[in-house]
Amino acid sequence: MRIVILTGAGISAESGLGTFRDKDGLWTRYDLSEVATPQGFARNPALVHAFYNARRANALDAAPNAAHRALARLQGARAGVTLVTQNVDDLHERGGAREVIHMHGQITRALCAACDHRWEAPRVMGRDDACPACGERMTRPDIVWFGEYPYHMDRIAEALAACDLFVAIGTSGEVYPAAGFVEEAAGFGAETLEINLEPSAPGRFDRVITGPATRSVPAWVA
Ligand code: BJW
Repeated sequence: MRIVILTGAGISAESGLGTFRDKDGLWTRYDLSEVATPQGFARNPALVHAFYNARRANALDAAPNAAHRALARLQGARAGVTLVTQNVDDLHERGGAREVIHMHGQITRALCAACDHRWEAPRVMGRDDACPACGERMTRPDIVWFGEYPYHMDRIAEALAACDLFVAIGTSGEVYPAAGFVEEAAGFGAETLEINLEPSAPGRFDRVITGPATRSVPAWVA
């Protein structure tokens, strides 16, 4: 059986990383158009670097939880498990996952807007950092902002078309194109399952398991 698993901020919530749209979520405290768009970065790079430097520090200090480890066990135990995450943290990898598709980029990586070179980000990035490949001072976090094209879409589309089961874990299903994966997979005949604290959109999935990820994901994997 081929499985595609899509994870969102909810899987890292119990590792202490905030979600975006829950009560006290990041978007209740920050204006997303200022910190998560290319236009916001052009207007105020120092603000955007400060936002991501703080989140990078939190991500690096966080530890993977039982849900990350359970998915890693599943991927290690059987062939045909594609793990796609919207998260920019590296907790799936540190939890033992051998292959993770980061569709919204990685907070531990830097990107040169001039030449597209990517490298490991320092813990603190700044507007004066130069690209190690071309020397331009156009460096930014390697994150997919609103209005930008998510990464690895061809690979994801291929996996969705071929899967027998699509599972969404800890995501509100509000951000496209990830929010449309469930319909895409169902259109190809896959069964669909949501694992979330609360159902994100009743009726959208064939089956829903509710509860905190650290309990519900290991129970589902077992
Ligand atoms: C728990 C839990 C626990 C809590 N256990 N669960 C109008 C219609 C359609 C689309 C658009 C539109 N207007 C604009 C668009 C496009 C736009 C979009 O979707 N906007 C919507 C807001 C409407 N999308 C884009 O711009 C994307 N690009 C694009 O569309 O390009 C064109 C294209 C078209 C077609 C195909 C391909 C391309 C880019 C999106 C980039 C998203 N970037 C962000 C920020 C950057 C990363 C970062 O800073 O970290 O990515 S936004 C933010 O939201 C972040 C996340 O990855 C993403 C999704 O959030 P997520 O993970 O779902 O978190 P929450 O907080 O929303 O939900 C948490 C869930 O966890 C909740 O359900 C809780 O219940 C649950 N939970 N605790 C289990 N313990």
